[in-house]
Amino acid sequence: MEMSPLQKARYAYQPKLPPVLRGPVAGLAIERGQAALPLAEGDRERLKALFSHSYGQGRVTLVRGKGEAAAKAGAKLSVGVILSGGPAPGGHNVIAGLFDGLKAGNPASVLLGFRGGPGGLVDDKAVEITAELVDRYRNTGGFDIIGSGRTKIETPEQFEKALETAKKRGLDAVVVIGGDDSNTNAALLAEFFAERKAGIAVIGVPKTIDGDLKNDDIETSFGFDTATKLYAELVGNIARDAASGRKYWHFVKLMGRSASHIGLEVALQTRPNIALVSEEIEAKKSSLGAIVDEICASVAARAAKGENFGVVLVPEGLIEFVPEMKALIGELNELLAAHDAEYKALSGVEAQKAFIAARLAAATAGLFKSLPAEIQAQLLWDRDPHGNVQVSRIETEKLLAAMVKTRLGEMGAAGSYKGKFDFQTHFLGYEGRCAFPSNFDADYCYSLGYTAFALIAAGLSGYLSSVKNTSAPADQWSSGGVPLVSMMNIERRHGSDKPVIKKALVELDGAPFKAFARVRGEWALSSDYRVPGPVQYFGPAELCDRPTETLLLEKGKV
Ligand code: FBP
Repeated sequence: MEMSPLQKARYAYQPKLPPVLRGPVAGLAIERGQAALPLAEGDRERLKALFSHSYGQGRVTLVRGKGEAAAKAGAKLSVGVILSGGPAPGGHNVIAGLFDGLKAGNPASVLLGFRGGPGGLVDDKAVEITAELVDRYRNTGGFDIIGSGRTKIETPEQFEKALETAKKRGLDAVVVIGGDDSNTNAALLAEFFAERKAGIAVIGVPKTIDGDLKNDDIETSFGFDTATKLYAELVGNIARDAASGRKYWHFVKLMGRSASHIGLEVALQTRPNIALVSEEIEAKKSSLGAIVDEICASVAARAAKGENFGVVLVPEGLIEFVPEMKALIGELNELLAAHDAEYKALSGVEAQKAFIAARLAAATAGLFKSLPAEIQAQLLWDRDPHGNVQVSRIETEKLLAAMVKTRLGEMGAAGSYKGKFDFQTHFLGYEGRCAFPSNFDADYCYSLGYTAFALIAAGLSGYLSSVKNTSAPADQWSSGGVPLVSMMNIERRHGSDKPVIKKALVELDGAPFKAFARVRGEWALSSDYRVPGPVQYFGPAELCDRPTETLLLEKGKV
């Protein structure tokens, strides 16, 4: 493959590590904290029963010159690595950090990459990650070094096959690079291996552009930094186009399956007229009609100033947070799970729609029938293996733009709106998942991978790699591990109760949302857009290494 000039230049970038990881690996040690119990107190007993081997482990911090030595740091280790779920910028650097840690410990150690996600472990599809292979992927975006997948290791047969592969390959550990669902899987696998006394560790790494795998110990999931910078560049450019052409309202849907972190971060970077936040919509129990009215108020006020253009940011997951839609989707999930075979045997979308509509409660059936045909069909598309609606395929931005147009027509007829309304719709998602990682993600991911090695060397299992103090420069970062079970609660999935890692949604009393809420009234009327421009890889640290506004606000740095 011919390399672009940037790709060549990025190979030479040396990612920054937290100080504790900078010395020889032989000096690595850990300090253990007290038992870290799940925050969901009501679920603790059930989680304890489900994870009898992993429950109650303490957080660990990597240290030097004190603590419990990482006994296997110099041992010859065999480790398997899996990339799971949607790509996120920096995944290749996690593998590079893990590889470099392993080889620094013992050059005879082996890293195997399982192809195509967790399914690669089940079906034993592996490739050795050699120095030559990893070198070709350092600091590049994508997950293509070994590919990714969304297979969930779920059935007893799948667990058995995963164990069989791990034993056959002589693995000491498996590293799962994934989001909340994939790391839930990692926790289950760690427990299963412990139950079987296999002596095989499982370590997770927090990945997802969505930014919703975070808590006090996990400050951000990798990929969020790069993806939001890239979307912000595009939204800034669209906003400037809107202000130049002065004839379109742009409705931009931004990826993020559930949480609105991406939309909020992009709003903080670009100052659109409207940025919808799903979590607020749910808290206020706003109906679709109320959301449309809010947008129309901005359109009408701007039209009164002669500004018939604007930008609306729509979070991808919005539809699941609007109360009436949430009720509908909940019912659909239960129905699709309960009547799977019968439903799938029907020929044609119309027959399927009729089958479902006939089984919905009266109120939800009315709503379902009132939706445009495409949206109805999109709501019925297959759930992903974790039971999630594929929100990226539901064209909420088009639904809203069309509803705004209709409502403005009514307002015009009633005399409360005078203006011209024309719109464009966009969906920004896939553009950002495989971008060259920003310096932040390149450094953070390399550090997470190296930390994963250190956790394995310390003999730990069922932990998520954690790098902290990331709103400061890397020479102040720290490194350690958080027990996966401490992040779990019980949720309803695919029609039954399941232990899952709790998604971190936007907190309405959190600093990023509050900063946005303070100024959005002005943004609704003004055309004072902010144009962040492209991600910078070379140049002064204040341009190239700056973390997201979300992280800076959460840590009180701005
Ligand atoms: P992960 O949670 O796996 O990181 O997924 C992130 C994401 O990009 C979501 O924002 C989006 O809804 C989803 O993946 C789309 O994935 P797919 O193309 O597999 O449906």
